[in-house]
Amino acid sequence: MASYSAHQRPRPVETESAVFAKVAALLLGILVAVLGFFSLLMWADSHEARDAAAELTEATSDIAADHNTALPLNSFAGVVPENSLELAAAHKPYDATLPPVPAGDLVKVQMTLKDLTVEIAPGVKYNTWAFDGHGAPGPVVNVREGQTVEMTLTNGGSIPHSIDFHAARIAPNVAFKDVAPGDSIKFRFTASDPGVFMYHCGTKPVLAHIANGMYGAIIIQPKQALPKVDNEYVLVGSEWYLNGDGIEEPASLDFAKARARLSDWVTFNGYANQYVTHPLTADPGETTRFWVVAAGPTNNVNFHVVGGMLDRAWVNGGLTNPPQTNVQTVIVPAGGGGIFDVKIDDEGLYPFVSHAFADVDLGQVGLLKVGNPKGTASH
Ligand SMILES: [Cu+2]
Repeated sequence: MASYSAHQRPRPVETESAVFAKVAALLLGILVAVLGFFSLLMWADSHEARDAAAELTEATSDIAADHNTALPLNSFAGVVPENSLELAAAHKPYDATLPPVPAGDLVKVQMTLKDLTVEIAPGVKYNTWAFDGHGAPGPVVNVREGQTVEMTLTNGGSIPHSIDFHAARIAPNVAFKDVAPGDSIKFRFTASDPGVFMYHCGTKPVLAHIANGMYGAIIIQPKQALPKVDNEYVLVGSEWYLNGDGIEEPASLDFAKARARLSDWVTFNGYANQYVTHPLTADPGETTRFWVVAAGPTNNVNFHVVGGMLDRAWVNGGLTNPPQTNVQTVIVPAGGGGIFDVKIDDEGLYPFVSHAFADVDLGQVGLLKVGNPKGTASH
């Protein structure tokens, strides 16, 4: 018997709505897959973001830790090896004599920055970023008002550096921009403003680059010559912040101490007390001109000559204003300059100092030896 045909349900005919349902299901499936894929991407992304946030937090807390470094910080002030007197005598001082002005309308200046280990006090070595062939400070540039200075800076160091001339009227984003290791930059400026000026590396953090020795003096002689003098010396004041005593191995910068202004050594021309051991000289009755720059990074130089008078003082280092006369002490601000004429009649040892005496104690003192005196200085 044939089965009841009524039981044989006919194959359902796909209606329009069923097709629609299938397509919808398919689309839904694709959508789920796509959403799944995107959620995977988002997960990966959030993971990365979390890592980045963690790094940022770490970096921020590092900076915060630096800012919050509690005192006392370790001082290495005045720490020298036992044979320091011998070493001080053997040290070749930075030549403070003002170099002559080059002839011609164009003065080409070439400087190469280099990572150099130098001595900053007897037997105290320090890892600078400084100037090839000079250390810190860099070479003295002496030009005349109206000349064009063509500066070529080569970065022979291991990180970016730059050079900022306070004597130049120039767009800093062009001329003073960072120079990558191995690269050079060349720019020109007109020596338009007579005076004594600082130059320095302006790469961030500037505190670190100046503290590591990247500074020097540029002098622009006025067209109308200054009163004639017998001796001319250039003094660049600066201070050093050490992460060790620098005796067994070279010290490097302690940035927290630089922020806290806790200097270990304070110097004229980069080396503590070098002109005490090797005095600058003059003869009785002569006038000596000091061209002074305070490179800092932070300290002023309170310039004073013990036993003398600043007969003429071009305060703030500009030569378009008349000098003050017969003054005792003049502040040379960090990043500024001053020009001081001192006439000394009597033979003797005349200390020149920053009259902020903590800085004298750390090495910012020298002697002007007038004639051939006997005995030692009282300061
Ligand atoms: Cu630099």
